[in-house]
Amino acid sequence: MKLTGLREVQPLVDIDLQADINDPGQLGEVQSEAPAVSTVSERTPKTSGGMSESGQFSTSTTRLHGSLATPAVRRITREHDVELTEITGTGKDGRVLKEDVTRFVEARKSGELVSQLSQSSLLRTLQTQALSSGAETKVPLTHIQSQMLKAMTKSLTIPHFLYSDEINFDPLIQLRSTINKSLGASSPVPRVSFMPFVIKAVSLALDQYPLLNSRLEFDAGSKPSLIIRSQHNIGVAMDTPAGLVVPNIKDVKNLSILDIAVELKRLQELGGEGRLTPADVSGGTITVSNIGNIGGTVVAPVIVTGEVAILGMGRAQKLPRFNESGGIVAETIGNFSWSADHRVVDGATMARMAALVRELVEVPEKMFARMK
Ligand code: CAO
Repeated sequence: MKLTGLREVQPLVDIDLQADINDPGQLGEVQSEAPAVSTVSERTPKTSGGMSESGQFSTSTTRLHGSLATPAVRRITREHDVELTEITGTGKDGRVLKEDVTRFVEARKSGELVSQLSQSSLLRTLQTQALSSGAETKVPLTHIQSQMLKAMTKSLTIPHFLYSDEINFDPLIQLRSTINKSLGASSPVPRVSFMPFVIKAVSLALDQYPLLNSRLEFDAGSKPSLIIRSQHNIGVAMDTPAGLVVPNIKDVKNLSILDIAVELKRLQELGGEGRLTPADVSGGTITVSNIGNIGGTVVAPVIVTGEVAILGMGRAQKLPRFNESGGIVAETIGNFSWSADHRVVDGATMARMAALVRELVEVPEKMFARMK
């Protein structure tokens, strides 16, 4: 907090707050608690205030201590891009010490953040069970919710341009069925879903429209530039027991559809077990989000920061459509909805890229013609 004198430019007092007021994730710890609202601590889910040994939900109040730290320690967490609330403090009253930060950063490097995901799964259960207590219950965000809060708040500073189109899935359904029937016992995957085809189609289209695979960067003087990336690391939004995660399939340009299916399966298994590593979830260049396996026709996907486009797939379903001779036919129709960063991607480019992806998915032979 800066208090300045009437004519002075320099601050008179510089107070380092316990919580970063720019970080909504930390504000919860300094705001006053409503009297009838109970709190569950993420750090102590099996002891006071969490789920009892018998699995019952308890509504007693506990405090979150994990965010106590000296300004010096806070500075170190900022240097390592770590949220204080993510770290279990071993100091007095759960105070986070420098050694705790070092240990956390080392663990993160070696991919041991697994436990964060299992904590998220547990908290999701606690959040659901909180309902049965009958009273309003205050629970902390899961690790993944905290990440979503930060990421989505940033994402919404991007002006989104939404473009939606219908896709006829019938040719892909046929092709998929042929391929799946051909997969023998020695196949690395028992079946290939729609996703690997769509992911490959996106990658092939990116060869023609590399802008959609770029990143917008601002230098120290806020001068913007575009980083055009040659590698296609395609993120896949994934619904897991712990919540939404977005690992990415690296270098799709050099992968076959079967390779993509194998990698998708690996990521789905790791995501399901909460064992994705930082390497799996970082470095994405564009994202595909298929909510259609759950439902919904049109989705307005939110762009992941560091990317300029995202594809959202709705549910493919049998619908009546006119054929070329005016007769009504049943077709399997799904919507592909694209969001693009309108600061750098114009609508026409987005529409052309979307049209190419549609063409490749509707006439998969064209996709094979472009593969190396
Ligand atoms: N329309 C209709 N059916 C679909 C479909 C769609 N768009 N997408 C998948 N399906 C069907 C599949 O065909 C499959 O059934 P069959 O194998 O019997 O044909 C079934 O749904 C299950 O698919 P799947 O989940 O095993 O495989 P997938 O590769 O299509 O999807 C994944 C993988 C990870 C994208 C998906 O499991 C998932 O998590 N989706 C949710 C993503 C999400 O939450 N997005 C929102 C992000 S913003 O909060």
